Amino acid sequence: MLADEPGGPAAYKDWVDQGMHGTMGYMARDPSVRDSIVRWFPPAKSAVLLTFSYSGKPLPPKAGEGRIARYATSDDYHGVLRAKAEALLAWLGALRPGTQGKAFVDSSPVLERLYARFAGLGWIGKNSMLLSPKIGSFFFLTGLAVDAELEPDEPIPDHCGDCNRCIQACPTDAFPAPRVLDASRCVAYFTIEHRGSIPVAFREGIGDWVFGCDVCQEVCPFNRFAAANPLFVRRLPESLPLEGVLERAEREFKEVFKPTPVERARRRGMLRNALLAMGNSGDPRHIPALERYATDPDSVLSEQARWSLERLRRN
Ligand code: B12
Ligand code: SF4
Ligand code: SF4
Repeated sequence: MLADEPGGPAAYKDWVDQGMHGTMGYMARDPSVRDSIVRWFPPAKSAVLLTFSYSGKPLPPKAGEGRIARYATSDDYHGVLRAKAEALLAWLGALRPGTQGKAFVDSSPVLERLYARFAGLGWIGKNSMLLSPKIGSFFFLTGLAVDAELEPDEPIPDHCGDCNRCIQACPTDAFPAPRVLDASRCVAYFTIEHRGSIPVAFREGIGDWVFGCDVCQEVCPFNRFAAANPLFVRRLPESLPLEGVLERAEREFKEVFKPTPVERARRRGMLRNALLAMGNSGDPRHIPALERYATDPDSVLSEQARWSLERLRRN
């Protein structure tokens, strides 16, 4: 039943076969575990999905600063959400002694948005986000696979209608079709997951993003209703001066970025991203920092710095 569901395992396989996962090798590994949650947790009879908002209304970007996707501005969410899902499992165990379950938070091969759609938590927007009419899409998903037969909720209808704002706003044209994201073109993929040099064709589109990207959510009318959540302790502002990003990555990566999801890009990734955004900034004050990196022994950083210098000097 699941196999040919829109956005289900067959859609996932097409996505991988077309190379849309880019260099995220783990997304192509053992595709059969994505066929059904039962492969991941054999006793599973039901999935329970939870949403946790992490951000309120979008703010306008600050000129000349490097932007950080808002999900990454707080302490890493994985542990917080796992604890919530496990608390729910303990509660279910108290109601139904002997209940077995397993929590998933982002990093498992469970297609979380697919199960959340089945659970009636939202519809898949044309930007491929799970979108709720009540809280928009700035939320995390987590959940449980359990061995209990629970009464299913009804999926809710798609409310995108004729709107295409997200597809039109994407700076790197990453949507080959509505609800299909070619991750190998996505700013979030380049700045978070991709190691090494960023292909030249995408550098200008990355603009001022130094970690992740929220453009296709910021333009979504349903995010007018997004709500902040005190559960997540704020660590970083949504944007930082670019020289500050570079300095923090150089000297304080562990202290400043390690407690947050930004850690995923690693120090080298953040240096590369800051150098790239400097090139896009149009601000000649970044020239000395770029000159310093233009001869760096790390060829990814030196090449990026030279590209950015050339772009600034061309302006
Ligand atoms: C790999 C990954 C990425 C990759 C690839 C994203 C992608 N679209 O696949 C990259 C690095 C680019 C990425 C970026 C982001 N991610 Co991410 N990511 C994941 C991860 C780990 C796996 C996703 C996956 O399996 N992709 C494979 C593709 C095929 O699956 P999918 O996109 O989920 O595809 C669904 C749709 O395409 C849909 N679909 C396709 N065709 C059709 C047709 C119809 C009719 C319908 C109804 C549906 C439909 O169904 C598919 C399966 O459910 C999940 C966590 C998880 N385990 O699920 C988080 C997750 C999807 N990411 C999340 C977040 C927050 C983000 C970012 C917002 C972060 C940021 N600000 O930079 C961006 C958003 C980009 C975007 N527009 O989607 C959240 C999304 C929450 C939500 N509200 O939807 C998740 C669920 C993590 C979490 N636990 O909270 N991510
Ligand atoms: S996150 Fe940014 S680059 Fe990725 S699909 Fe959305 S708008 Fe495009
Ligand atoms: S911007 Fe429009 S098309 Fe895109 S997800 Fe939101 S409502 Fe749907």
